[in-house]
Amino acid sequence: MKRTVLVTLLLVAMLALGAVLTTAQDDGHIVARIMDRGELICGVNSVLPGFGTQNDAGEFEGFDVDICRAVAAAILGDAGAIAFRPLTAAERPTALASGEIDMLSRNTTWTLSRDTEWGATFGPTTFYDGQGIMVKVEFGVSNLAELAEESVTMCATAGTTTELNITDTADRLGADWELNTFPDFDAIMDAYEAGACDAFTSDVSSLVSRKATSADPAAHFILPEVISKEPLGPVSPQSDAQFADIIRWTVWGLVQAEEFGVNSMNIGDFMDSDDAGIGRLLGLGDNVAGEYLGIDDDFMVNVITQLGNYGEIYDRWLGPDTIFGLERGVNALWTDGGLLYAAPFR
Ligand SMILES: N[C@@H](CCC(=O)N[C@@H](CS)C(=O)NCC(=O)O)C(=O)O
Repeated sequence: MKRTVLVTLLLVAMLALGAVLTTAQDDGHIVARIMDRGELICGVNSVLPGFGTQNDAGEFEGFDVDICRAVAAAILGDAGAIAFRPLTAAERPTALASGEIDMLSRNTTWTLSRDTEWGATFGPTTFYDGQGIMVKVEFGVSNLAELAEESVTMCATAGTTTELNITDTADRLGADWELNTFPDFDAIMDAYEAGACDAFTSDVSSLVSRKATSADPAAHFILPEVISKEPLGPVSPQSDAQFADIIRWTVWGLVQAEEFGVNSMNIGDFMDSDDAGIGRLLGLGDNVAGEYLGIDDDFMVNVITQLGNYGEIYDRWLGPDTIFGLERGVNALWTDGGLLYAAPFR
């Protein structure tokens, strides 16, 4: 064999080995850094009551915050082993790509372009939402068709799917709406309250949150039409498939626990269950739920004990006993006619 052919073969073999090593090194690197640090770093909203906000003690709380806490409990056994980074909508992709955060849980819509251009992996949808429009009652419109007849200053957050959807809707309706974007929610709300925006568009859950926490909730009206699909869920960097799997199976574990009726109050009763499905979910006996993911087999015991199942998290932040009183709607379990459906733990 000629020397040049040998050298070429050697180079190809080295490149192939390099690719294998790089993949092996990348997969799990975020999980390893979380374990080394003893803490998960999560990017969240800080101005959206019910989903992500800071309480009077300065602690982050809400539905999206608890999804991150569940992942911390799964990996580290402690829902409190976590640090939060408040992010505006536009800061999300950079924070994720730069490694400033390990994961994102901030009312983020799963779209094709984000899935690819952000170099991200979207976890299961934790909240199926859609975009709505809020106006002041005194503005005097009661539906989208009436709003389309008006000359309107419409306000939204920059760097969101909201901007794109409202532009599509205005084009579709031939409406004369001028779009103003703001860096964050507080800025929009201030402008809207001050009369600089006739209408305020966002995910319906965000509008419900802001309406309920405004000075005079009865002064605002959310139009009945929903103009888009906004599947919201956690996001992690595409470079670590192990970490993405942990997030995916933690979320599905929350959903599966609700389906099995296992919650934070009764989990002790299930620790010697002879139901095969519950045994696999909780990693009982010789079940190796966590071994597949490189974490403890009883990771879902930690998650459910410390945070509850999906329904408990939902009710704690958004359910009938909160000021938002959000119906489960499509966010009900598939067994109740909703869209929440966990793949099998086996
Ligand atoms: N789900 C949409 C919107 C997410 C979003 O950031 N919504 C705004 C309201 S329109 C918000 O939460 N703003 C709070 C902030 O930016 O501080 C997306 O992923 O782009």
